[in-house]
Amino acid sequence: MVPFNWEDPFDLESQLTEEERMIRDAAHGFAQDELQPRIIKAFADEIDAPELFPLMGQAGLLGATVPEEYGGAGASYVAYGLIAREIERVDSGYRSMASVQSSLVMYPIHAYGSEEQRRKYLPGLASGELIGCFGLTEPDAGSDPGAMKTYAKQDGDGYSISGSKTWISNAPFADVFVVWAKSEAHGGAIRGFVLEKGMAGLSAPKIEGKISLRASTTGMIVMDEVKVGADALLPEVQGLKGPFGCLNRARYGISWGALGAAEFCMHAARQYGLDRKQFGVPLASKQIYQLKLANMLTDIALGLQGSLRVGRLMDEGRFAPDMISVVKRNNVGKALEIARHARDMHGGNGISEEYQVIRHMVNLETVNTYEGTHDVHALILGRGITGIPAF
Ligand code: TGC
Ligand code: FAD
Repeated sequence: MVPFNWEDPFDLESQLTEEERMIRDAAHGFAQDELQPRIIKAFADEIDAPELFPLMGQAGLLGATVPEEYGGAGASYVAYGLIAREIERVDSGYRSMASVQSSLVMYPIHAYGSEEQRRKYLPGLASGELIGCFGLTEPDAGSDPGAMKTYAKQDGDGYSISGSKTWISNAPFADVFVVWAKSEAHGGAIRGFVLEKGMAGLSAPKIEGKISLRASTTGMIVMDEVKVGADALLPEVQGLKGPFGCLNRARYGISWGALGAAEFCMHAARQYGLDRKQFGVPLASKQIYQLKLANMLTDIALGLQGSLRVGRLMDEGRFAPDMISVVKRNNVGKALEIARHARDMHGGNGISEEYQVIRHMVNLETVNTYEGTHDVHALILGRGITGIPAF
């Protein structure tokens, strides 16, 4: 028998490699030293923070799974998940900034791009000198991206792209835009294109007034006959499996990240309950309070084991996308529930920015919606179980 460690109930620590622990510790140090001191003001004032990208790049947190020859770390998917967990322990918005860069911009350029595209973009994206965004969602095509209207017309040897994308993380200050469009030259099939800031006809207005994820900048991508050369096309993929291949990676990272936010909330509720006395005793001495902590610990412990398992299968090349739906959906749903309980357990203080739990709570509402809503992932699993698509 061993003593029970409430901070690591199933001894996750011993299931990580030495390299994964080092990457996790570096991410933890960066998140606590660089991100935590900024977040309360950044969230309150909805501050744009492009300057964080080079800092994250220097800390080795961008493109962790991309090979070293392109500026990445060549690390495991488990290491990537551990980075997401440490960043989101501070804020889901900061994790969003990093996961879009790594999974939705660097991954497709590496997996689907030409060698020229890899050499041109990946080192700058890894160092954070370039900032990337990923345009899939449109005003009339959210859960159903196959209904997108953005269109690439043949234009000489290249293309002319028109359409609009909305709710795009990082877009207003992005240098590199990975955009998905139906391509005339490919029989209307969905293809990926890499656009660059400053192209004629390309703009990225900011969406103001978010009540959730306020530390992450979100915008639209408006394309009015943006002319690009043939070299802007991602040559190696066609169809929705292109963007979905990127989403697999980002959704998996989110499954770890949301648990970082949940751990923050649970730890805060535990400490609050030990410190705060009502009826002459600490709140933590009450059975209802302890039941809530027990439920939190259980969901976090089980969720971490699930994400670890999926990460190992990804590293072995033996994963199915439905596995990722299990951990994205469940871990984010549980994290949201944990944040709501932690908010309640702080009483009136729970609504103050100082205690931070309500910020995690409102952020997790977004995390529950983007990268496939909670219900869309249920339908993906329903299809996997029954063979019947019910979308
Ligand atoms: P469906 O018929 O199921 O599939 C079309 C083609 O795609 C393939 N495929 C996949 N490939 C790889 N990975 C996956 N997960 C895949 N899922 C499907 C499939 O095999 C097929 O290939 P092929 O060769 O036969 O053509 O597609 P559908 O149109 O019926 O879609 C079903 C549904 C609802 C599951 C899908 O549309 C969906 O997942 N909707 C949710 C949309 C979504 O997640 N959007 C996310 C936007 S990006 C974002 O939110 C970033 S937030 C970032 C941040 O700030 O962190
Ligand atoms: P809808 O699809 O309209 O869904 C509305 C509701 O209907 C949901 O509850 C949903 O579960 C439900 N629903 C939908 N279809 C069905 C169905 N068939 N059966 C039952 N219920 C259904 N997108 C990008 O491309 N890139 C980004 O970087 C990006 N960043 C984002 C950042 C933020 C802050 C936010 C909020 C969103 C971001 N998104 C991004 C968009 C995000 O992926 C979409 O919001 C999400 O996919 C849901 O689409 P929607 O908002 O159009 O909702």
